[in-house]
Amino acid sequence: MPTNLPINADRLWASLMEMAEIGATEKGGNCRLSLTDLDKQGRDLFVSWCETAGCAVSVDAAGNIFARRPGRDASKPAVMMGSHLDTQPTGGRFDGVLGVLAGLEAIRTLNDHGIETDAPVDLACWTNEEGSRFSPAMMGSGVFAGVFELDDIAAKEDMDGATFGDELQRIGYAGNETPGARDIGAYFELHIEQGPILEAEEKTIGVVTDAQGQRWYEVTVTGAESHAGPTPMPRRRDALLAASKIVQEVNRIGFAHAPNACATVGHMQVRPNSRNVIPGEVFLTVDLRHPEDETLSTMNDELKAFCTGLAAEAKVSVDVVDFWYSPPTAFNEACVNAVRNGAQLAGYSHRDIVSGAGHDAVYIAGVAPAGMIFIPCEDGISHNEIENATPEDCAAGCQVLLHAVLESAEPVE
Ligand code: HGY
Ligand code: MN
Ligand code: MN
Repeated sequence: MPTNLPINADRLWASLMEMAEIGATEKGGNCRLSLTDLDKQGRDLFVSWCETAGCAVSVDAAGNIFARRPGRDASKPAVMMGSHLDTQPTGGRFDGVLGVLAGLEAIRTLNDHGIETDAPVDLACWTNEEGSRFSPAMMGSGVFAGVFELDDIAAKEDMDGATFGDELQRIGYAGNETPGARDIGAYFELHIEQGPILEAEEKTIGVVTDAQGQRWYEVTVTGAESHAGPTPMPRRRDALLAASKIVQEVNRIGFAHAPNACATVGHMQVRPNSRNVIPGEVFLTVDLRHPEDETLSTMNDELKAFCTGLAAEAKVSVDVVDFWYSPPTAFNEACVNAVRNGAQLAGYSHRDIVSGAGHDAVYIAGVAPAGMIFIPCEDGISHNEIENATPEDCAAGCQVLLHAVLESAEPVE
């Protein structure tokens, strides 16, 4: 294998910064919500770069984009790299984008050095990883991996009632490749850690062994709207007061299962949301996470038991809907070793790590051997416009990605 084939760090950084101009926000982040015009602009730029790099580009019916660099043996399953270009509303310049554009840099580097691989090399851009505009998350990779049915996903609506399927058609990315029809021999995803561990331990590379499990819920609390003036306190059925107790309980559950549990209420709608009306209804989301499935189940049971008790005590109804479940996922041992070997070959400090965030690799791990590579991000901050990573760490992650791919794609001597 060609050892230490140097990627072009400046070219990678320039591509990251050019992509970051699409949907740039005032505080230096990005907002390219999935299937918006800005998402289309990012996709179009990515496709043009892939075609310039000599790749054949195709799109599947879920809008997943695939760029193929041919190998000597077209019949072999491809070694695939990938991630996502869609962002959170107040997202950063690296979440997802790094994995997509580092994959492009790896392909550009193979081209520069005239390296032929035995297996084809694919680069994927998965649709709607974030699950912000359309929920749940990881929709494109989920359809590809058979976790979600395309028709179900196509009917999902955003807050304004637009459907995933209509928006995918509107931006011109409803492709004709059948999702999941593409064979993958091994999948590697580079991503920022989105947490504080690598930076705190001054490690350059995270060798991701697992991704923690997630359970998402949609909760509707129904009380009774009434006038904020004449309604005596004891007579009230205040949905927001009850919802605030659920927020407290979610936080308690997170701390009760420390140090690895995470528990978040990230979205709330108060109705009628008028300052002099006691709220009659509140919609809120709950996001529970833990690396062990059994503990995640316990957290689930505690949440539901609390909501049942609250309904009686607060004279409200509490409807808890199980919205999404992504089990804890162990990555493929050979892929994890290829990542570790890649870090050692390049001489980077590294440590094994469990992913706190969900990633497309979690679903792809269900249909192909998969592994992930992490690099640090400043103060562990992500899903925030100030999200930041250094050019040096981005280059290091890209170098390890290339090494891991070459270990799996068997370059032709
Ligand atoms: O929520 C997650 O873990 C991912 O960022 N979609
Ligand atoms: Mn991501
Ligand atoms: Mn994200």
